[in-house]
Amino acid sequence: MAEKEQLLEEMRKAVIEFDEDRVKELANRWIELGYDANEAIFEGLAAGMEVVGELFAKNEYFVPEVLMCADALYAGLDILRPHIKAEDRTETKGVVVIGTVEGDVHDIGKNLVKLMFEVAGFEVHDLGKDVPLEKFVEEQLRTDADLVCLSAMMTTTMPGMKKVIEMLRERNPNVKIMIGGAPVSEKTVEMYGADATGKDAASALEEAIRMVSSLREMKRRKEI
Ligand code: B12
Repeated sequence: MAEKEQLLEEMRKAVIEFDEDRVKELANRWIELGYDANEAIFEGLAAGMEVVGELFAKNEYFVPEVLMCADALYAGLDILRPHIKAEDRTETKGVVVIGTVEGDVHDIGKNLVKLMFEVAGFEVHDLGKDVPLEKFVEEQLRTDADLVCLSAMMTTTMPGMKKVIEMLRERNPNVKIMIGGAPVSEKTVEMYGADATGKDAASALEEAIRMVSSLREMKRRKEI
């Protein structure tokens, strides 16, 4: 196996085995070798977390193990994040408000989406996790954000997104709204009246760029 693939494999394994020191060691080695930090985050750390999800679903892992895996992932992220190649930031691509909805503390996926947005040159206002629903509306109005991104990982917290969407549409019909997280599908987008979803951080970014460009185009036409 090539060294790069082997490092990725070991990184996944170290996240799964919640071996924080090993994750740090591997992340440092990855950087020393000059590989792309982005690849290690998504194909190493996040891919390991996917397996953790499967173990959790099979009752082989419980909350304490999963939390330790998350700590290992974040330890790697701290090392890799400063090495991500940022795009030219002379002009912001757009302003985004992001957060995980009320009642939900899952924030790993949301943080990865945020990271992609920041790297691509968006101005991101992160409200964190377990965010009171009205807070999304307040922050959108305060920052005049182009896009609001809502994350939910549980079927029980997902309906909160619908409430936020209704409140946002009432106050600002032009704002774009993207929803995401494991239980969210295209059908949810339709049912809740959102504008889009993305199955992972890369597709979230692609959609965001598309939506913000069309929003800006619409605003320009109105000004002419
Ligand atoms: C890690 C984890 C935890 C950790 C969270 C740590 C943290 N800081 O986030 C801890 C241990 C705290 C936890 C707690 C609980 N959890 Co939990 N958890 C998970 C687990 C294993 C992995 C989630 C994860 O981080 N995945 C890795 C990331 C990279 O992927 P992701 O989150 O899906 O994000 C990607 C996409 O979804 C997308 N995305 C995410 N957000 C957004 C937003 C936008 C706008 C867009 C476009 C895209 C997008 O892009 C991301 C990056 O690629 C999942 C299992 C799973 N298969 O999802 C269960 C899971 C979500 N948890 C679950 C449950 C039930 C719980 C608990 C109730 C358990 C308990 N008995 O206490 C509590 C709830 C606490 C609460 N109130 O929120 C269930 C939910 C079931 C359901 N259908 O509702 C799941 C599905 C496990 C299961 N199979 O039962 N959990």
